[in-house]
Amino acid sequence: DSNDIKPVLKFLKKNYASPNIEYYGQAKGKNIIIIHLESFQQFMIDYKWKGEEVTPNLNKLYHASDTISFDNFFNQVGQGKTADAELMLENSLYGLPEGSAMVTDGTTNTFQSAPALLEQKLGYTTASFHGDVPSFWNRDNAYKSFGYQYFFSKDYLPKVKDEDMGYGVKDKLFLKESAYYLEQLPQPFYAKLITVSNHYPYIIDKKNTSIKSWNTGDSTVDHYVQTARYLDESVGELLNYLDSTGLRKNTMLVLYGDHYGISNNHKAAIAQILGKKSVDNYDLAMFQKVPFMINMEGLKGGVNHTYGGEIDVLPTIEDLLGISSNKYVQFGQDLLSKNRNQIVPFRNGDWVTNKYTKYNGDYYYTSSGKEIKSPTKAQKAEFAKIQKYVTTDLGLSDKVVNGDLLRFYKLKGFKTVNKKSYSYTLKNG
Ligand code: GP9
Ligand code: MN
Repeated sequence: DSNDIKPVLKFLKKNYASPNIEYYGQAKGKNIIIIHLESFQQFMIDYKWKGEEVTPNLNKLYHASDTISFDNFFNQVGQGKTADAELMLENSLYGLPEGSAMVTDGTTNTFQSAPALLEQKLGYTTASFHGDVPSFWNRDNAYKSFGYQYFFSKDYLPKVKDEDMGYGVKDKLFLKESAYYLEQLPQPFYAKLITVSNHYPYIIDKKNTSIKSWNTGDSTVDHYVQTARYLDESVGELLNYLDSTGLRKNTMLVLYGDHYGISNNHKAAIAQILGKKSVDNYDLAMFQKVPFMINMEGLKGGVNHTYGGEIDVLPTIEDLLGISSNKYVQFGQDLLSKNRNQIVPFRNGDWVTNKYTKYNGDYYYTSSGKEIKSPTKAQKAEFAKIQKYVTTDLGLSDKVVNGDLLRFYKLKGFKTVNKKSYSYTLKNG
């Protein structure tokens, strides 16, 4: 009942990280374009294969003086993969320990999501774009709960020959066609572009191949480098287009990788790709890093080393927009805040902090990767304290989702989203 939200509010109040005044409100009035980089991992940034940069466009953006890039940003998804990433980014709520919350609860739950908040508080137009069928991951229902005004799925994209590659319309076509819709949205807009081509099993046709595959001998892994290159070229083309139309000027770009592309079942291949003899649990934990970048003209950029993850994105965006999230039921902390706890929970209860890493039951020093085989008494106490935070954080988020607790939480000046007022089906004629 409505009392169940009380421990949640108490926990969030205690762990609220106040905004960094240097950045607070810096993005006020800007369009926001979120670019979802499918299965794209942080190690690919500046990675070279046969002496050649694999992702020159993303590398350039990563190092640009008006980009804040994060090099200790982790994916925190569970079985819901893409859907968990979307749920975290849009709600600062974790996916569930099993299954996909967007599927099991996306239709029925009450949410106070980014699209609805930005529309109601700041008058944003909101749209999500995806080159797959609208029902995948229950997007067509969950997006209504999130308050998305528009959902441009595959149905809205022109049918052309060989348009599909893997999980939907190939990225170059998808981003090109989506940009035409984007331009027509009333500004300011909040738009999310979900790419698909860099998805297992990394299918790519000859025409779009511009780099040799890896040769680890693990055929499920080897083509990743080629689809990652294709993703990079696709993003490069989109950025050129945004530049040429002038849209880039008044837009804040947010790019993120949703989760690993290469799973921990491929240790030998991972070692080869990283140029190591073998990989341990520390390497595998660090392999969960994904890119997170914020780019905007005039933004004071640089590589930020704070430890964070997908749960932290929404509070970061809110502070950049100047809408303080201290009354919101959101489990992350602004990545730009100076008083973050720097604890990154993984969905299975493992974690990384700026000091220690716990992964698959092993403990390490985060900066050196040295294993802590016999922790001191003081270290054991530190681990226990971190673990308690992680377990509580995940557990309370699960309570919110499983108990649909946001239906009891009145946010001042915010009207409950009316799911029935949205329709994403294309009318004939
Ligand atoms: C499907 C696409 C892939 O629509 O978003 O989802 P994933 O398999 O990465 O969760
Ligand atoms: Mn995905």
